[in-house]
Amino acid sequence: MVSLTSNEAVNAWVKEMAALTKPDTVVWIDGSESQLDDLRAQAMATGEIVPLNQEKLPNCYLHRSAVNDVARVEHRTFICSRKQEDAGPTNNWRDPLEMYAMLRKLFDGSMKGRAMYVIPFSMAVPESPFAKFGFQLTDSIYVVLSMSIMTRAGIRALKCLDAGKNPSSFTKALHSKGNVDEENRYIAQFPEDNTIWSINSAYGGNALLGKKCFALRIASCLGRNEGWMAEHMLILGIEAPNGEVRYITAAFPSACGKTNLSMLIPPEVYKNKGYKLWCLGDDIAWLRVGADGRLWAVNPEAGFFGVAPGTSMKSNANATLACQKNTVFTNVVHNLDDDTVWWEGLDKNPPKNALNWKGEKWDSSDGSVGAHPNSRFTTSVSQCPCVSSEFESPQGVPISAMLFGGRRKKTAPLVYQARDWAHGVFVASVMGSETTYAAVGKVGVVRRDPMAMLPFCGYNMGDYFAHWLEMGEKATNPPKIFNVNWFQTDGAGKFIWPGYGDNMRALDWIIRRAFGEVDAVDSPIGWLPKPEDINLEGLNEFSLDALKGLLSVDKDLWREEAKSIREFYDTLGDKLPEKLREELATLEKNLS
Ligand code: GTP
Ligand code: SPV
Ligand code: MN
Repeated sequence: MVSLTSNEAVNAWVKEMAALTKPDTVVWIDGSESQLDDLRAQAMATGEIVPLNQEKLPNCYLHRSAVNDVARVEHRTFICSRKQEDAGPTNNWRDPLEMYAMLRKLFDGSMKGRAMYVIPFSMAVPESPFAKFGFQLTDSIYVVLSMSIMTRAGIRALKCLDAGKNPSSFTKALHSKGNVDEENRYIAQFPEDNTIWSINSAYGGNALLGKKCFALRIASCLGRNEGWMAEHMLILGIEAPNGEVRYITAAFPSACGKTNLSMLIPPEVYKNKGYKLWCLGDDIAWLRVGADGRLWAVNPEAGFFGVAPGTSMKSNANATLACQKNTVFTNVVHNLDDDTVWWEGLDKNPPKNALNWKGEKWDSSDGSVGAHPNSRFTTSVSQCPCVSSEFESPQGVPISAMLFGGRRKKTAPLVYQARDWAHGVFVASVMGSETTYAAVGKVGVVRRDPMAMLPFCGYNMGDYFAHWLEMGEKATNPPKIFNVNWFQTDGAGKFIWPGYGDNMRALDWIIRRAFGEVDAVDSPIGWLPKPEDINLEGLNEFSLDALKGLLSVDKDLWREEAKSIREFYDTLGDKLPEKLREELATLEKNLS
């Protein structure tokens, strides 16, 4: 098919990449429903997607990825800056020329026998002054269908790029599923060339290049150069009974509760008073300093790529309702009786006549899981029942509080506030969390995951911390910073805090704190709530004593924590900002 643009820079690049990958045809994605319908028909014919019950789940499809391709691969993800120091000690690094040379061999002819799809897309509303444009080339229809949900893809994006100030400035994202060979799987970012090359995976953040590769790794570099921030954060509006909406962001590592918090349904006591929550995004926020000195956030994505297991009408009705139509499910259970989908935690009735995520006959009786723990749904933000009226706002929303937090069985209290911006940057920079199924590797190991960006920061972590400190100086009215932990467990390994909708009780304190409407008590690690200031009304099986436990600071555990923080900081060498070294010294002093 002929090109959809007269943009020379785009056409030259597409031509060069087609010469390398040698597809049978080149197909431009215009974003029309009729073209997507054609692609779905082709993918159904080959079994790449399976149509689901079109009455119960209209326009929904199931996809199974290769069994060796079910999560991000951090050990095969590279930042290819000219200088190794610019990637820094927390990233895998390769010299860009060497990486291109090696990958050229893998991409050579990798699309033979297939079509190459050219997807023009925009991250953020294309008409927004903050939009960034990209093109993904891919040989996977599943990727085209997913990118069409996750980004604003097609002619609208293309027109905005071509009409803009800088039509030759776009992200060049090349993807081939190749033969899904894990030994030759590479996710390579070239920040200095605004380029991404990904080969031998067709799953999630490895293959939907607008998401982690562009909107975080490449965008974090763009943001550093241009004075803004790309963060692994949900965006949420909290409407008070008087109608005022206050906005927050929250950065949690992968599979630590962003999607759930971003569309939380408040407990009855809050609903009855008239509180409402509005979702703007569940994974990524781009933040800028507004003319009013506040930080303003937009969600660059158009869809959710959410974890399926654990999602139910009880735990997350909004997500469950959002994926009842126009949704692609990946690696969940296929109920053959009525062509619907199932996953662990959806309800207590696993289907008897079903296929598991690998496509094998499955009925749960042998105790094995049916859905992969990192199985997901891909659906539009606009289908979320609690989508914010500001979701498409080109300027975004002003942020009053930023939350950080991970999975910690102990040590980290339910919620505490940083004393000021620099202390907040410290708290965020030393965040620890247990690893999850979202990435290949050991699960449940505590690691430092600064700002939940460890796998996503496209440059030196020390420089990234310095950028954070600078942004706080540029913003005359920056958000207040908090740390939360929903995941403390008891002796039996059970979560103590009820979590999910009841996290509203912590949000309530946070938002009042951000506006100076409630007190706090100082502690060695920051400001803690007075237990009686957390509203426990209507929580029958949770006592004030349990809350006191969740809000306590165990100095012995924190001394261990400080040691581990120091070890982490030492790995950053000279790049670690002096200010953060001082914050660590203050923590150590407070604990002695
Ligand atoms: P990514 O999409 O990988 O970035 O994950 P995420 O941060 O959006 O996490 P998500 O909301 O999908 O939650 C991941 C898992 O944590 C799911 O199994 C949830 O059921 C569980 N979870 C979320 N919130 C809570 C909570 O408040 N308490 C407990 N105990 N579990 C939670
Ligand atoms: C994450 O791992 O943080 C995700 C899923 O949001 S993926 O798109 O695979 O990165
Ligand atoms: Mn994520």
